[in-house]
Amino acid sequence: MKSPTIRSVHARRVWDSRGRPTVEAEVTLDDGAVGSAIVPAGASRGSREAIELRDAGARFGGFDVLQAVANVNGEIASALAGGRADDQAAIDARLIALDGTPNKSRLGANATLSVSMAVAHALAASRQLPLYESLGGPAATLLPMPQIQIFGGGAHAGRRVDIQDFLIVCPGAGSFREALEWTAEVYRSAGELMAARGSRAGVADEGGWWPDFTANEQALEALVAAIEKAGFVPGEQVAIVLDVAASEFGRNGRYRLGLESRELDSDGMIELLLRWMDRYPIVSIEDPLAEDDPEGFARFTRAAGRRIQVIGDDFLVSHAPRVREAATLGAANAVLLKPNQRGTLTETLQAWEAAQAVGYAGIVSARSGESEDTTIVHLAIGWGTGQLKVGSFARSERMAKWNEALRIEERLGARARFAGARVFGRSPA
Ligand code: 2PG
Ligand code: MG
Repeated sequence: MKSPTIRSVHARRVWDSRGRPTVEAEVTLDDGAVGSAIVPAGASRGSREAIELRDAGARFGGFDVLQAVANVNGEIASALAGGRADDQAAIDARLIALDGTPNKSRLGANATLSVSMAVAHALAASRQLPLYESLGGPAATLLPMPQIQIFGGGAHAGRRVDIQDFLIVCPGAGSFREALEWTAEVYRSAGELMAARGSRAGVADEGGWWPDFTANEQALEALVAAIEKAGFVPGEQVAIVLDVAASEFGRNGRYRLGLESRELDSDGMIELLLRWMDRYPIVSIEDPLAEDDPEGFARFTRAAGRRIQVIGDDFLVSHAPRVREAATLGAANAVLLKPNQRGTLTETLQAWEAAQAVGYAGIVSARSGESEDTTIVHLAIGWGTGQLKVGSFARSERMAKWNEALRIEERLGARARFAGARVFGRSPA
């Protein structure tokens, strides 16, 4: 069969869930198939992430993306026109070469990623397949364990608490659909508990309840209470996941917990997290130490890595070489996979391949600034990562992802498998 070629590439400025500008690209193939994608944006970012291009000047608080849009409509569109659409690696290599910098700072990772994803969508449309199947073939049947935020914090909640994400997973659930049903109950219970404490029912950037607490640990207590109030057994049916996002408050081995007006060194931070692991049913911790503290990361992994999943996000920035380097240090045992940390799908996939080669788990993740785009759901299933983190169980930029996964689970029917207890089956202590 003749491979489809790219007829045109077009970008426009659209708006994300924080009301900030972002880039949408639309790719049309010679057979008429069209694919489009919108890039997300982070708030708590690793310093080694690919650079998203924002316009100079004050328009929209300095967040405008007209230059990135122009880069797609100009250089990128001319370079890709006429190229084969069925060779994602070649297209992404072309984008990387065209940009010419190590971190996409010239064209912008937002420009390159929008096109990289839109090409994948266009090819799937041309093949008349859903994206996950176009990426993973008939074997792509594994629905991910959802990591869903119940309380927001850190950079997503005006630093009201220091820890960024208090999330749950449902290792006891038998299907993706059931995991969402359980999460809906826990999310609701948590809201009721907060209301009973007199908190007003606001939410943070990713839809988690506003963290109205006077110590970080209170959020953990409230989470366990919410799980129990919803009728689930903490640790068995529903367990806790944290994204400490420690790079946000830690530097040079010092960690400043602003809410509690105290400062810890790396070992103090490690002790605190180990104590929480003893008290609460925690099965996974992301960025427990800061990105500039690989030794601390390795010490924490030695102490906790057999009991729980230790995820590198800001620490590994979805970068294959960093994953391999971390493995030689024994730092982390899982990598968060965020396509916009790299700027192409191929480089993000390479991080997942590197993770598998060193025995690390992989979690495809959204950013705190999102849109109706559901590409990441298809990546998690198409690549078979087994885990997906999207934010909370509220607001349509989040629900769009959960609902898309439900559709896929239904479409797969009896072929659908669920990562379920296989991911967090081991008992948390
Ligand atoms: C993270 C993400 C999502 P941000 O740190 O994992 O929670 O946040 O997109 O702001 O980096
Ligand atoms: Mg993170």
